[in-house]
Order: sequence, then structure tokens, then C-alpha cells
Amino acid sequence: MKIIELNEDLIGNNERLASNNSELFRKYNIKSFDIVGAIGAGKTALLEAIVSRISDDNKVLVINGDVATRIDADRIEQHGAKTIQVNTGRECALNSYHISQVLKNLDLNNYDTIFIENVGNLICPSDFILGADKRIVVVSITEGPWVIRKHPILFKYSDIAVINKIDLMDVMEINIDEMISDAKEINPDLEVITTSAQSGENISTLINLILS
Ligand SMILES: Nc1nc2c(ncn2[C@@H]2O[C@H](COP(=O)(O)OP(=O)(O)OP(=O)(O)O)[C@@H](O)[C@H]2O)c(=O)[nH]1
Ligand SMILES: [Mg+2]
Repeated sequence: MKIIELNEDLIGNNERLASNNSELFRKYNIKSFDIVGAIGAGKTALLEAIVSRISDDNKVLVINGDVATRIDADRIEQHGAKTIQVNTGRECALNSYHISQVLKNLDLNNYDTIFIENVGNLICPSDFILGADKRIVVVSITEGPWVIRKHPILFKYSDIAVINKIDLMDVMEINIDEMISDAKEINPDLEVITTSAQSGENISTLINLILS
């Protein structure tokens, strides 16, 4: 019983801080995105591709959540965005407290678009909204054809689903239409897009979808 109460408290507190974050984004007219997804699915590679195409015309900040290291932040900085790395240590997802601490120490007038790359994990982030406008869930075809069906919750509570690494379609012998329909079955409102961060396929469509 105690454990359930604690858990509810944790999630309730997270939601309160998330709504403060959301208010800040609105106040400063910032578009904000929480990018969640499997380890190694290509979240950072997609951000590199997106940032390199939009950073001339947009004031972009990327907040990178990772257990350790600032490898992802360093990768993204090379493409013209400011970055802030948050190392979560033992925690398997970012929470709204992490984001509130980052926002507190920034001049938000300097940004119009904020991407938050969550820790690579298809389970933990579902309990912790961050206050971003939209959640984008990323998987890739190398996680196997059932990855979406096996992790329905994040797909249920996301706005856009990206199925990445389609340049490897032939090697993986994946039926991409089935993966798309798995996602749509879980959440009929989900926008589903297939991409290759490596070849650049559909990256401009993804950008239009995100920034529209
Ligand atoms: N072939 C191919 N490789 C890709 C693609 N996108 C990413 N990769 C490769 O997949 C590996 C993992 O990519 P990342 O961008 O680091 O993945 P991530 O989701 O950010 O990983 P974590 O942050 O560790 O969870 C890297 O070696 C990328 O070069 C793609 O579209 N096609
Ligand atoms: Mg990454």
C-alpha cells in the first residue's frame, strides 16, 4: 500500500512540474519536443540531421538525457545547436524536475525550438511527461518486427512515431507496412513516418511534420 502511495506521489509531483515547464514554453513561444525511444534507434542521428537542416533559421536547443557521458550532446553541437547534457545516473528516464532545473538556468529568449532527447528506453519514459508540446517515439527496424507491438504504452502516449534505419530494409527483411499498422492500431491518431538518418530519406518530411 505504501509503495503505491509513494508511486502516485512521484507521478503527481512530476505532472505538476511538467505543467510548469509547459507554461514556460508557452510564455516564451518555444516549440518543444520530447524524443523517446529504444537504445540506439537513432534519436541522436535524427537530431543531427534535423538540426543541420533547421539551425540556420531556428534558435535550437537540444537537451540530451543520458545515463553517463556527453557523447550525444557533442555530436549535436557540431551541427549548429546549443546543447545541455543531463546525466541521469541510475535513473532510466528524464523527469520534469531535470527539465525544470535546466530551464531555470537559461535565458529562454534565446530559443524558439527545444528538443529533449530522453534516455534510450522504451518503458521508463512513459511514466514521466516533461511538459513538452509533443512526444516523438523513435524505433528502428533493427530492433525487430515486433518492437512496436511489444511496447505499446509509449506509442499510445506519443504524437509522432518514427521508424528509422529504413536504409537497412533489405538486410533486415522487414515488412514495414506491418510495423506502421501496429503503431496505428495502438494509437490511430499517431503520425507514423519511416526515415533513414543515414541517407536522409524522409528527414524533410519529418521536419515539416514537427515544425508545422
Ligand atoms: N544504417 C543506419 N544507421 C543508423 C541510422 N540512424 C542511426 N544509425 C546508427 O545507429 C547507431 C546508434 O545511433 P544513435 O543516433 O546514437 O542512437 P540513439 O537512439 O541516440 O542511441 P542512445 O542515445 O544511446 O539511446 C549509430 O551507429 C548510428 O550511426 C540510420 O537511419 N541508418
Ligand atoms: Mg542518443
